Amino acid sequence: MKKQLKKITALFISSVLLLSGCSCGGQGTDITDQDPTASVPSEAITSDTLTESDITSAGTSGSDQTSSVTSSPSDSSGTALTETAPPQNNPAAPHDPVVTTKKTENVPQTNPVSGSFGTKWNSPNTWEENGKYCGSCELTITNNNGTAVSGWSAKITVPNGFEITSSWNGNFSINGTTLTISNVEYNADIAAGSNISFGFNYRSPSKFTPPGNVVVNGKPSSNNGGSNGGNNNNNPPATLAPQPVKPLPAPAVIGLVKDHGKLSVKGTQLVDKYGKNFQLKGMSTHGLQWFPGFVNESAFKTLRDDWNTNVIRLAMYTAEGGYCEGNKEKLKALIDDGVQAATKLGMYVIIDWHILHDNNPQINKAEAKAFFEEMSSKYKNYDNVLYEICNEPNGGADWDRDIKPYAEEIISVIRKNSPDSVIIVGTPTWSQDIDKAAANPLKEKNVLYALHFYAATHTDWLRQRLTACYNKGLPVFVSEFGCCDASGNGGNDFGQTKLWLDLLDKYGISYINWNLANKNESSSAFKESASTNGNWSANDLSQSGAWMRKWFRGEG
Ligand code: IDC
Repeated sequence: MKKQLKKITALFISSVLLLSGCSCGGQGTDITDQDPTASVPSEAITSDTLTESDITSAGTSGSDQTSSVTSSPSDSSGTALTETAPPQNNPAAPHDPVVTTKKTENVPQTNPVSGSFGTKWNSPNTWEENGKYCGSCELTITNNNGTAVSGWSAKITVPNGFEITSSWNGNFSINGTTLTISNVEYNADIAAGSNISFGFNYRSPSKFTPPGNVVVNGKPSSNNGGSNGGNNNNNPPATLAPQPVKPLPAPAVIGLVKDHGKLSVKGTQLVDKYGKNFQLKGMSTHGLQWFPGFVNESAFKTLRDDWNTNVIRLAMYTAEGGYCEGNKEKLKALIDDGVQAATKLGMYVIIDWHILHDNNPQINKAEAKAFFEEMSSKYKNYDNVLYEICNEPNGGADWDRDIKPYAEEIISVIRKNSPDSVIIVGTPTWSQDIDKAAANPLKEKNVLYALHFYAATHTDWLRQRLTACYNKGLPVFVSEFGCCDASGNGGNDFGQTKLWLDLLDKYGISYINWNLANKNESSSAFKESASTNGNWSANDLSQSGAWMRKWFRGEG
């Protein structure tokens, strides 16, 4: 039998990656002349003790929408593993807790409390492929223990030769006929009475029925049934044609406003005025209060013509000397410069209310309402203007309690002036928890949910979350990503960046790179010596800038 033991294991790390010191440098004229230290921690998965043969490559199933659970060797880049204490002088920074946990195979992060769990399968699809039986299953585990548990693992029996071709929200390993799934970092804790779900696509030499007897934390769970009910073996579907979890969208086009007009959201996709799937790709400014110089027509023209991009994101920080603390009129004038330049060039432009150190959008909600009232009224006839209403909620800002109600209020303000503009809504944990939005989405139309990643920090696990949310029908927009780690500095990981961008292109999801500045940090696209005025030569570009330019030009 050619199927061998497959091991998929991961090392989970929550690390805080600190950037100390700063160099505003460059030729931008700062409005505030301040650029404080950044520190953005994030979780990362890094491959652990895997040999090449341990790593299972992506499933070849045509219906497989995800990257398979594969730990990339490039995950083990030192930067993501750096554990650093938060800055002493900034204890309340939003990029707070430093937690580094190493996870060994099949062992939950902390001692699990065994006891009573309920399990329920949802197994929507089965199909046959090259003589093998394929399917997609999701299991929900409910904690009926009466107390919270921290860390879980589930075991089920599978046929010989069973393969997992893709998976989400768990760590999967197969030993003989035992499939073990253990928690990933973000779903380790299950409160009393709450549940978590994970899922996988499989390929099996014999028919597979998700078994009723799932062992959770060492004890049989109570089977709460499920949509499949274990009947597939006896009643195979009439047709065994491949049935993907969710079909891939038709390839998206990218282009300029004159050809594509006003954008809107249809299902999971951003579409142009003809209803065709459409992608925005481009650069985000750095904080406008620090690097205003890059907002000019010549720079945008170079980004359009030489970099082949069609969108600019204007990142207006609310804190750190930004709008709520700084010179409002100057910043609004700068936004207008940006909107006018983009409009003249036929580019799309995003007005980004860049919350960060003010971690909860509720904090500056009154200012946000006034700001978006003014912007949406001023730009109501601009087909190319999109609004991003809260860059990155963090520090405990909760989707249901804080962000969703905030979004409802701001969206209604914008809608009064601009009834159908596209609005991007940030999600919890620095716009990583799109699953929270997927579980309780907004009712408003033409809304996209922000997912942000930094490639040297956020890897497979966040891509798996994206896939799971895509399959649930969530429209996602990557309004910010970096090739480096979450501090905006450190080593670039172009291998991971490519994995991300390939996936985004597959799903037709738009993406915007951080950042359009010449600061001495790896996420800045330009060297400190570069001018702010476009027509950049190869020598002006940072490592990240050079890579991104190539990528946008289709030479990546
Ligand atoms: C960073 C900048 C850095 C600046 C800092 C200020 O790169 O120069 O000192 O902000 O807080 C984000 C944020 C984005 C961060 C970036 C890198 O949206 O504003 O920019 N990052 O830390 N989320 C994740 C990473």
